[in-house]
Amino acid sequence: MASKLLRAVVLGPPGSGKGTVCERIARSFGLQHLSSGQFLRESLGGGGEAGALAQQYLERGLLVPDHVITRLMMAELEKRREQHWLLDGFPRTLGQAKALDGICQLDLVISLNIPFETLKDRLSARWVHPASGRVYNMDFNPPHTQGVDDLTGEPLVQREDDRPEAVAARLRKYKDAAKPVMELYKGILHSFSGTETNKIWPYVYTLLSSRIPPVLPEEEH
Ligand code: G5P
Ligand code: MG
Repeated sequence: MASKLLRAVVLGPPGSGKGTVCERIARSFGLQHLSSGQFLRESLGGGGEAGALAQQYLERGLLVPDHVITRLMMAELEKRREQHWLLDGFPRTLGQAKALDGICQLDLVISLNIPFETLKDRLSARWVHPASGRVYNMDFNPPHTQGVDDLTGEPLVQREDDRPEAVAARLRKYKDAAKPVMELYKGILHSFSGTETNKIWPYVYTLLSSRIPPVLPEEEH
């Protein structure tokens, strides 16, 4: 019989390190990292109606309507039925969580609990490579050459929604929406608090190791 497929979710406010932690987990445990925000950002450039609509929400730091994001994520999950996966940024509302519950049983939910001031500082220092979704931070993981992506040499940009007004809106919205989601998952929820991803990481690694064999040791993330 095939071994059971891991179904995991990482929750946390904007800037809490979901992308950073998911990237490390994906590499260390050989699973698929699926970021709802990255899927949305990729859809923006397509010139389609859905992309144009999503842009209006993203720019302002507002949540995209449940039915839009749920349809998008269900389609992506359908393509990965035979793989271990880890969701980053989805579900974010109770409606989304219920839709996800309808198609699978989650094994594990990780919640990153990071102080508000730390989040604001991180987002103002974040630079991204739009095509790949690679994320840098001028203090934490700067690119080799300032302003350019390490792998492609292409320019880095700041996300529209990392402007201070949008950040404040995103942080406010997160709390209201996340509370009932955490409540729903309380039996499988593991919370990690702190101001540094590198300090949280060993605990996350240990937790994951108890569910799925690593393909890389903890230090090689
Ligand atoms: P996203 O893309 O899901 P957010 O707002 O949830 O966006 P974000 O901003 O991508 O989350 P993150 O992934 O939690 O943050 O954090 P990260 O990028 O890994 O780390 C943040 C920065 O801190 C980086 O520069 C990183 O290098 C740095 N960093 C990490 N650790 C440390 C550390 O220890 N020290 C320091 N100094 N720095 C560190 O969603 C975007 C939008 O899409 C829509 C919404 O409009 C949303 O606003 N959307 C949805 N709408 C409805 N429902 C959904 N499910 C949606 N999903 C997305
Ligand atoms: Mg992210």
